[in-house]
Amino acid sequence: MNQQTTRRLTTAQAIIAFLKNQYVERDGEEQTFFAGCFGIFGHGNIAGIGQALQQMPEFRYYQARNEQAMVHVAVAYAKTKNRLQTLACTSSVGPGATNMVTGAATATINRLPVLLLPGDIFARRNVAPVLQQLESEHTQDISVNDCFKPVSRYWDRISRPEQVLTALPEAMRVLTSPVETGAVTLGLPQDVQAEAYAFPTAFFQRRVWHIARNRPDRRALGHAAAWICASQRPLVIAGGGVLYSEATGILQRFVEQTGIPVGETMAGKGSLRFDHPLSLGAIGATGTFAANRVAQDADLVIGIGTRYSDFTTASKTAFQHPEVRFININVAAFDASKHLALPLVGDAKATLEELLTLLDGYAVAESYRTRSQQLHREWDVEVERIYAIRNQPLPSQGELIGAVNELSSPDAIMVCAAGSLPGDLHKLWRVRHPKNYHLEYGYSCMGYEIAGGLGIKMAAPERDVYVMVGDGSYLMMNSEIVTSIQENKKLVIVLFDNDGYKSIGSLSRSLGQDGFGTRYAYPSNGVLPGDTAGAELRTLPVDLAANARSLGAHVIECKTYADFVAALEAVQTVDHTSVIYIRNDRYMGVPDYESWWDVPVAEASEMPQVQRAYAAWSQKRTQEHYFLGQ
Ligand SMILES: Cc1ncc(C[n+]2csc(CCOP(=O)(O)OP(=O)(O)O)c2C)c(N)n1
Ligand SMILES: [Mg+2]
Repeated sequence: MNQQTTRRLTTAQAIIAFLKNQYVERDGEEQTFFAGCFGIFGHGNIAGIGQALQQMPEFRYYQARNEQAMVHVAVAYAKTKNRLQTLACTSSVGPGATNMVTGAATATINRLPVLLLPGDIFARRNVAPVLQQLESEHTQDISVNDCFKPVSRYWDRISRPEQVLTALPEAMRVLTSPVETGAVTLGLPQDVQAEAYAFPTAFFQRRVWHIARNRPDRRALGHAAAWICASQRPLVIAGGGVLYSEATGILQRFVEQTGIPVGETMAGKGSLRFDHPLSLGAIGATGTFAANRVAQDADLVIGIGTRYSDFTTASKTAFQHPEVRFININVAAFDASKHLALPLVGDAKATLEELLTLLDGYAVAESYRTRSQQLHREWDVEVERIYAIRNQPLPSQGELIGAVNELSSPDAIMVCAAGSLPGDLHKLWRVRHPKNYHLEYGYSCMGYEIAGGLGIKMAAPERDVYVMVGDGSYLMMNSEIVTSIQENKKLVIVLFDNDGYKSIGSLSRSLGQDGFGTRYAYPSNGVLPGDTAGAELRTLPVDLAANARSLGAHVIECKTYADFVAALEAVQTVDHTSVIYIRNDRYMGVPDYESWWDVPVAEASEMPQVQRAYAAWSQKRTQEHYFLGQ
């Protein structure tokens, strides 16, 4: 070992000292990678990471109420920052740690960077079993933190202080890689966190991680240009990668030069403004008739930054042209190769720039462009129709979405994750800037909404944040209302109460199951009521508005559409988190538009409606395709 200057620090102090000096740079712009650390302290981290954060207040500590929620805050923060910045999360050992597992899955599935620092059991073992330890008769080399392995892109356990010298650079490599990013988990045994070691001073120097814009293979680009020129009916599917790469400007030029229309995934909505004449809006199971009709007979699909989830492909039924083929632009070879596509492995922005120069002089046939524009206009009329419904006695979700869209600032960010709202929003939300629509729909995790809203507001304090949340999601996790008040980060939370699960209720009915188990109501004769329950239905005495008020929010209760509009205006002058509470209709849904989602139906049943649903499902399944390349 050569002579190095060293600093004697605890392992935890070394981690924080390292994290606060990590920067990223893309396109010449530098910024710190970590905006601080969220955490809940217990005996597993109080003397380690807790003490280190106390000693280094320049690395801001934020207090959460729930460990899952704090990871969701970090996920939403990273998404808003296009993956160029995130937060670390510290938890105690045991339940505090496993509470973060769901958050880790949310991050990894959505390809968003978060650094998780769960406490772990004593490395020295002599005092085992310690409080909250999972024991095993087969090995001592196991803890609940092993649960993070499948949901982390990098996982490690630090059983000696000097291991951070090699683990933290690996963590940074993965977190800052657009290809590999997701949750990174470093299990930190409670004793090791507090142990000191003489760390080389050089470890703590300012370090800048360059985020590359890799370009695809030149030959593949040439093939792609030839495929596009040969295509009669090409379609772009814009996914989250368009937004993360900040490729919306070049996408618009690409579309205008070539005349190729665009359908957007859940993560990619916002790639093109809603009023662009070649925007077909949402695609797939929750898509518009405009995008879904064009997809049906597209002969070439150009997927940009998309994972091709079942919602996007309508469970592989969206593309019915017998010779349909795919060009996939993606930083990750894994995604670029899906559907046996011609893969353009590279950054979306850089790739579109190169591809566009090769397409100089090419454009789709005028009749094709005109048809896309016509469909765009027809879809807008349909949105208008739904925005204008004034359902009685309870308003419909579609008209309420319209009011939020029209009465929120065009610069605002709307966030949602689960329930019937995401599908309706995907279809109906008129997106006015690339960050206007924030849907966590990779994991569609109930409870993300409010915590996610907080992460967005922290990442973009200059924007208004509208959280759209159902009563089910609200009940699952409303705890970070308190954090939003503590940190003075105002959220406007729009709470739709329909006495339970509207989404799963309608799914249940479509499977012949009568909404069983999806309503919030008292059991009758020991059975929870379904949708055919009549006068005997007894609702629960729950007051969600009072609940929100008790957490410190400003609450406005609405009965009618007019109340709702007034509330949306009134909250604009309130200076802290506000909740607009309204009951809406469980049965008045936004229709599906020529698409499908494969959810299995019971193959054997004594219920005739289940048998009918099974027959319809078997029929539809025959339209599912394998895409085996051309
Ligand atoms: C953590 C989690 N558990 C279960 C589900 C399955 N799920 C999807 S939507 C939903 C109901 C959501 O209810 P609510 O928030 O009231 O929205 P609504 O369906 O009424 O619009 C359930 C249980 C999920 N997505 N996430
Ligand atoms: Mg509900």
